[in-house]
Amino acid sequence: VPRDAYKAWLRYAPLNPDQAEEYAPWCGTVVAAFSGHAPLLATACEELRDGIGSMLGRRPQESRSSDSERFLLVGTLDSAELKGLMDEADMEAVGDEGYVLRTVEQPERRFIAIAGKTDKGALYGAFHFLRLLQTGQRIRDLRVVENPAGKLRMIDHWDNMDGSIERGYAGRSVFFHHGAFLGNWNRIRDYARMMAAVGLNAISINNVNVNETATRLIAPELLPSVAKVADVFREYGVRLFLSINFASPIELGGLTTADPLDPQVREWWAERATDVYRHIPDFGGFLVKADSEFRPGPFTYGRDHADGANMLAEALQPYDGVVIWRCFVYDCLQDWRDRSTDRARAAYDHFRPLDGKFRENVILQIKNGPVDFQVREPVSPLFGGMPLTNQVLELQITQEYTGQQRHLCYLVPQWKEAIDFDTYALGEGSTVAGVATGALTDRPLGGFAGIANIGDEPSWTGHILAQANYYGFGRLAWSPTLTSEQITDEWVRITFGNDPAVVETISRMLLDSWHIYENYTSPLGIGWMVNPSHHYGPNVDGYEYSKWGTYHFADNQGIGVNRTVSTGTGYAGQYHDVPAARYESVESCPDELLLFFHHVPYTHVLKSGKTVIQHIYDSHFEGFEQAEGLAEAWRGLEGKVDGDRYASVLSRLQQQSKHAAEWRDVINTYFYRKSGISDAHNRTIY
Ligand code: GCW
Repeated sequence: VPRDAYKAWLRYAPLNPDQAEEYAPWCGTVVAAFSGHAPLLATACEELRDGIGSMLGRRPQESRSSDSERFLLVGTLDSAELKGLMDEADMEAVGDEGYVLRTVEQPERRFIAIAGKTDKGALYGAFHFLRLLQTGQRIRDLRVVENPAGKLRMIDHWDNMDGSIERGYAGRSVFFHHGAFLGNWNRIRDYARMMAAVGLNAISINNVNVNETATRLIAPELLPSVAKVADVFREYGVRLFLSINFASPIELGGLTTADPLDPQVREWWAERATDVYRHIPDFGGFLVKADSEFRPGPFTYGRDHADGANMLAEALQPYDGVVIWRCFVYDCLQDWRDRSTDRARAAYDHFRPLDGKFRENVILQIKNGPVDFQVREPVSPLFGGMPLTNQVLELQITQEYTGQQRHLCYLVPQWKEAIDFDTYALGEGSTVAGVATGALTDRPLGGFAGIANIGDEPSWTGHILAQANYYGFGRLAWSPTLTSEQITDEWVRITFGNDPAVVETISRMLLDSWHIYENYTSPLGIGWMVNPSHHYGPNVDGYEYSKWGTYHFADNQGIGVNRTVSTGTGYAGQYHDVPAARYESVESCPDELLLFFHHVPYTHVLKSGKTVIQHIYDSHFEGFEQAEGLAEAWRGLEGKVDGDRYASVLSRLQQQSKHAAEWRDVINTYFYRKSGISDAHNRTIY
């Protein structure tokens, strides 16, 4: 695998001579300006010198004074050099992690100021500046003020200590193997750089399903190793979290209970917290999956989620730590014969009544949809349903249900839909972005969490184009108002250069890929239809008669789940008035979510004018052709993308179109046989 794939968005390829000529005069010297303790400023300078050196072929000098005519001034706003240079308005606009980029012209000298309120802000500013060079932007008249929208911009790893990764499709863990730490510090440092470069500031390194060995990560014998990992991430402004096992007091502490209201249990957690902070003074906190998919939790003791979360929050409070408590709670031992239980309702039913009961340092982490990262789901009604509670939007970067990094499925457009969704919590304009960042409801904490898609493969993500999902997640967490197109354009330029044909082709491929994947997989928002357990490949009834609560209810007449208030499970009523009414009625429910909310006959006519059955046939034939089109488009780049990366992506795209044919035929055949209705265009259905 090519070095270029390993370097991802830190590739810093040499720029073309025109660009180099424009940038070079500014980039001969990097001057650091700070007062007091500013360790991340060294990182910022180092990144600038490396990145610029690689792009311009000449590494800038480092200096503490500025005698050259033009230079880069990197520092904190309170430094002697930068103080007084900025407008008061700019100064006030910059928050703790924010920064200013400013081209300053003075009679005897000109420079570009990269100035953070803190050294961390300066580091983000340095990466912003590098991105401008990577994507060929003007730097002569910069006037940028940036602050992250999400306070918490976090990556969750589902890495197990044996080195395997739950739902990982890019090799083994970069952190663990054989029940211990792998100790590949260089790789972890490279990873931390990648995170900081897209503005991410938190990481949880172990799976939320915490098994025996990982339970011990908070025990004295493993904490020194955890601390070493934290040290590396700290250099890049990333705070470390751990997933914990709610039953730790029993499994680790030898107590007879893990009851959150038991004084001994509380004391045990308080001691653990003290110990963790002794090793890692800036430890982020605990991430918790409790009472979910057989994980232990407060329910065992007749307590609720607030009792559980608050107990941990109290233990972390003295150290400024937070508890991130996941809302992925539902009955995973359902009887498929029972139609009154609706998994989609579960999170809201469990958590909504607890609004206002969580401590200030608890954040609820909510998956974008009410079920589980399907190719298409409505937004979880918990967003906007708990105005008194801190919330984090959880997105799945790893492609569990979206092709497992063998298929190209660029998820930024999907995430954008979730982020822009109007919950109507406080009337029109109450977007999920507003809720998750805390801006809408004035919450102190909030942000975005993404499930990592990286592993120890040399390309990090297996499918090289899947790097765009990680990159895009980081960019959105920083700035949810960026458009899919902006993020895509950036990533393609950074990764493959500025040749217009390359930028256009790859951008189109990425931007179309989610709809293409949706076309040849499960239709109209119904989801699932995958092989159980590993979740790859078509299997329409794979989950139909199982305990997991994920049914499509297809018979010879029709398909879909009736989630209306009037005659169904009532799920549609969990939304605020406007979206609730939209989903409640068959007429106003958008086509792409029709089967999520309604059970309809195959002959039901969609807004598109097609019947449901004809839509299924058409989208599957079309989806396959579009998948072939992706490979075709990529072939057009032969010679324009370096040989190794070209070949690696091509082989994935070829696999994808083959597998899309499998999806097409399995789905079409299933519905043709069930419904007995022929394809209007008489194409081959088996
Ligand atoms: O999507 C499902 C996955 C599980 C995962 C779970 C969760 C970590 O199939 O593998 O467990 O969600 O989010 O907790």
